Amino acid sequence: MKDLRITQRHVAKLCAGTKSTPANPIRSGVRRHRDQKGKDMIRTFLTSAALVALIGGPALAETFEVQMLNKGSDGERMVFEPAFVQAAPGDTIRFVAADKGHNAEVNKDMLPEGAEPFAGRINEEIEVTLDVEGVYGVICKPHYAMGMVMTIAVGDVDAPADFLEGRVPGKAKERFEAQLGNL
Ligand SMILES: [Cu+2]
Repeated sequence: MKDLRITQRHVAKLCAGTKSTPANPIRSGVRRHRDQKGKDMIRTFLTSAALVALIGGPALAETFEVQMLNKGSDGERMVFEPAFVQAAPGDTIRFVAADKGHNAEVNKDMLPEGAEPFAGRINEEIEVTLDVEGVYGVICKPHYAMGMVMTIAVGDVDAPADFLEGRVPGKAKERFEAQLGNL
């Protein structure tokens, strides 16, 4: 799960393999066959991406979609899918009301210090951009007792020691523990 996102470091690594690119691939591409020209354009794009990564350009923020479901692909009832997201600061999480009767809200006892709490209404699709590093516990209020919870890790973080210290229903606790196992 951790490797789902493409970080700038990955892009830089990817581009390390294109060192043989001519100094000016567009000009040199003029004499080439059309297909080759297309490849050159891809190389030019990758080289530009590498430059952005090297000079520390704007972070490539990502959006993760999380479905709110009555039944998950593994057969479990009342779930967020995926139940764990590894994000970077500035990334966005979009909660999709795939089934009716759910909401997504952060458990205020499971929120990094300085982070803004968020809460969607029932059937509401919300998008939250997370800038503060840490671990966020998200619940569906009507189905919290049934264990409808998910975890978002922002940045390279460990599970906070007091994450499950508050009052957490048994089934929710069980799932949170499994999700924290990704850290
Ligand atoms: Cu629900």
